[in-house]
Amino acid sequence: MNVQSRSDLTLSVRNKALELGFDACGFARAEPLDREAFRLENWLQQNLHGSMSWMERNFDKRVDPTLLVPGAKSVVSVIMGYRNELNEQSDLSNNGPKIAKYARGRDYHKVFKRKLKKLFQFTDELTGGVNGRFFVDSAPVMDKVWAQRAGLGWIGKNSNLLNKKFGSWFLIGEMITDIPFVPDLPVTDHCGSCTLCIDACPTNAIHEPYRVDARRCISYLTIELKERCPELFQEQMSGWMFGCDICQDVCPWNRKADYGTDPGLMPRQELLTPPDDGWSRITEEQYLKLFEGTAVKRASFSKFAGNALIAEKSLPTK
Ligand code: B12
Ligand code: SF4
Ligand code: SF4
Repeated sequence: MNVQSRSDLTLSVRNKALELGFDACGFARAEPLDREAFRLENWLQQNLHGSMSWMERNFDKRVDPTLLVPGAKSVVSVIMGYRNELNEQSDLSNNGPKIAKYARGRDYHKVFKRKLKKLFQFTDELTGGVNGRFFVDSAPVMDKVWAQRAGLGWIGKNSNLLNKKFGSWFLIGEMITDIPFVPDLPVTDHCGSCTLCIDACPTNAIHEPYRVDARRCISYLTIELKERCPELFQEQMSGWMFGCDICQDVCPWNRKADYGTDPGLMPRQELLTPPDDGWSRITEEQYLKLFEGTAVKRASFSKFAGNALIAEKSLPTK
């Protein structure tokens, strides 16, 4: 494939991704990750992943996309922003427990999957047959690393990927293909001397810049940890009952970020304020109805109700 046709293909796929509603699309060469493999190994060895044993599995594939997709030449990363005015108004006025902003609308896995499928089909038709796969948290892939390499942002000290346009209010998906798209240039780090996210974390989960001890992270304690949140952290939950946005809310890049445009990720009004009797008193029936199609349904009802009770007791005073 000559240089001209490679760049034409790259442009066509990028334009199609934007047309489908992704906010940005970038390309990286598919190759083994060395530095990141070392960091991931170290993170796992120190047991910072806690009970997420699935992070230990498929280590080789996680650090080498050519093992996940034999013959892979490129990783095509896509992002979709979810900053929304309704969320911000509700954060100011809602004194009850909160759900992380990414989870207040339709489950992003569903939103991404539909669009990625279309992008993959488009690429298949355009190239006359592509060998590859598309993912959104559905396989051992280091989403942030690939998006960073594809020029979509830098990894901040809170370990999230952020860029100048969307801050860190976006989610990531990707396709791994055997098409040699033209790679983008990675973005440099713009955290500078800022430490706002580290200072604001109520559980000291960002125990050093760029490294999160998941076992202390409210997001892990309310979503991934199947058991009840340990007593030690209950007072520090700061009113979060599913996920946590503190280290993103304080980030200066997030205050000037663009709003997301895709209706799929808009918040649902009924999830912005607590029901009359409070979140901890909802019945299983109400829970199933209210959270139908959202990422919150990934938590069992009993986990959710337990989180809500702890969150109600740990609400910050305004
Ligand atoms: C496991 C996981 C978690 C765990 C662990 C978090 C973590 N930091 O790893 C828990 C449950 C805590 C979690 C929480 C959240 N998550 Co999460 N999570 C993941 C998952 C599945 C894997 C991440 C991973 O590989 N971790 C392994 C560790 C080793 O990697 P890492 O912490 O990113 O560390 C890297 C760098 O920080 C760097 N690094 C380490 N040390 C150093 C030192 C220096 C000097 C430098 C420069 C770099 C550096 O090296 C590492 C490898 O590159 C991804 C999806 C995916 N498949 O990638 C989503 C993902 C990262 N999560 C996401 C989100 C939205 C969140 C939350 C914001 C949700 C919420 N509001 O509650 C929080 C944020 C918490 C936080 N501050 O990280 C998004 C992030 C989007 C973005 N803009 O970055 C992802 C990409 C999902 C998606 N598909 O969009 N998550
Ligand atoms: S998500 Fe919350 S608990 Fe986790 S690192 Fe960020 S501020 Fe700390
Ligand atoms: S709060 Fe500061 S240090 Fe943390 S991610 Fe944002 S810019 Fe980087």
